[in-house]
Amino acid sequence: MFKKILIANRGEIALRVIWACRELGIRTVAIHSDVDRDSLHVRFADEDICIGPANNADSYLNVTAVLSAAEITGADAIHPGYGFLAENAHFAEVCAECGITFIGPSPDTIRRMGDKAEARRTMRLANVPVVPGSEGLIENLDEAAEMAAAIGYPVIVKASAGGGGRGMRVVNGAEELDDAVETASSEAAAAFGSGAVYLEKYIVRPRHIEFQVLGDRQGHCVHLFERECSIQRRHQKILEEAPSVALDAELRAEMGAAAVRAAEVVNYEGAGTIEFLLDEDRSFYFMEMNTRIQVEHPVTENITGIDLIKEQIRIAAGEPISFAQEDLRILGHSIEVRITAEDPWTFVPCPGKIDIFHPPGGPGIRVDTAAYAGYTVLPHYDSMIGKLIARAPSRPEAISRIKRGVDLFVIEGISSNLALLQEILDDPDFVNGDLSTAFMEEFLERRRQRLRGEAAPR
Ligand code: MV4
Repeated sequence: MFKKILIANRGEIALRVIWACRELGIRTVAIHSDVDRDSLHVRFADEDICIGPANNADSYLNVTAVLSAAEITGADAIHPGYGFLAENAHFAEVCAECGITFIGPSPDTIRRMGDKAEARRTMRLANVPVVPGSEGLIENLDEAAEMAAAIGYPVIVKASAGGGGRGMRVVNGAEELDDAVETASSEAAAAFGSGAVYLEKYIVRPRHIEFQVLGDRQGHCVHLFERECSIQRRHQKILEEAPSVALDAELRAEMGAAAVRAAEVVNYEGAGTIEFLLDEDRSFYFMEMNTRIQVEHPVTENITGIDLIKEQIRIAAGEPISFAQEDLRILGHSIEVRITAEDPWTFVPCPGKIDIFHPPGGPGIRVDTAAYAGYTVLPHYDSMIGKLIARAPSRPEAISRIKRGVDLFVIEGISSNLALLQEILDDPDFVNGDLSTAFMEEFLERRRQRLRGEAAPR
């Protein structure tokens, strides 16, 4: 087992990794930027080291600086968390060259799944259903027109180097196609350094359902059921839950088996996520694989009793997964909401000093946060300041519990999205589990109309 792990991250996920290391008896090293000295991950790590100025390229994204910190402190492994260098194949490669274990999959797997057209090809070979669409990349506009006609409109143009909603264009008819292909391609070339694009049938009002997977060096892969992540705005998730009300035991088994095949075909090592689109007719399609631990991992921990960060660390140290697929049962229901320092109406980030901070506690409540009273939320980083996670025997009880948690969460000094979260939790579509990726847009439209109604003269 590792003696010392360097955490190449900040915020709540850095703390989460420290919690796991403490329980495993592993020393921790925090890295931080100039402006991050007062962050909790620095306080709770056994050692800390400043790696550069506030801008990410010179600190948390600086491969040389991060590896130098690992060498200076004698860390034998690096946990990348999510974001930053977590899905950077080059970084994973350089770690290996330096004799430091990257806690995650191989550089080759990261690279293959980072190329979305390649990921589709790989999944097709493994008999994992993919959205009907082009075999490979689009070579020219004539070919695109032919393909789109064969698939049937609407179609979606996606950048192969994109992902997470970046570099996409929906095309409703043939007259829009050329323009969509050209703008998607040039945007992708500018943003990702590759203008490669491909075509898929556009699925209308799908659910975003993702399966948590684990793979070990011994070649065993398991899934830990699904998370329902349809409640997003501009590809930022707001609320996640497990399990999904849309799956029965049969569909869950079928999607779970597909997720395990997806992990197996790339010899997956570590924790990963297989994202699916679930159509209204219950067809499901592979969308992307995320080769990292995700923000919403706690809902899976809650319904399985498995500590995913500890599993990641043990797997990276060469140990087998600590349980078998047959050992897993769904233990109740769990819901997570992301707490952000944002204006609840405009979604504009509102960094600043937190004067009062009282997270809720009590039965079935978990709060993963690096915020505290007196902490200044920095403008340099993501506006998510924490996650509130509830667990209960059933979905209705989990909803009551997380509503209670949001109600009793006190954050003063900065704006937060707590009021918005309360409205979502009260929304009839949410309560009924009537979800799709269009939920937030429809919810926000209803909210605007409600507001207009209230403002109107009687
Ligand atoms: C799609 C789609 C519909 N049909 N692909 C958005 C994120 C990226 N991973 C892929 N995305 C989508 N791909 C086809 N063929 C709809 C989306 C999509 C979406 C997916 C999941 C969650 C929220 C979303 C919001 C808008 C669009």
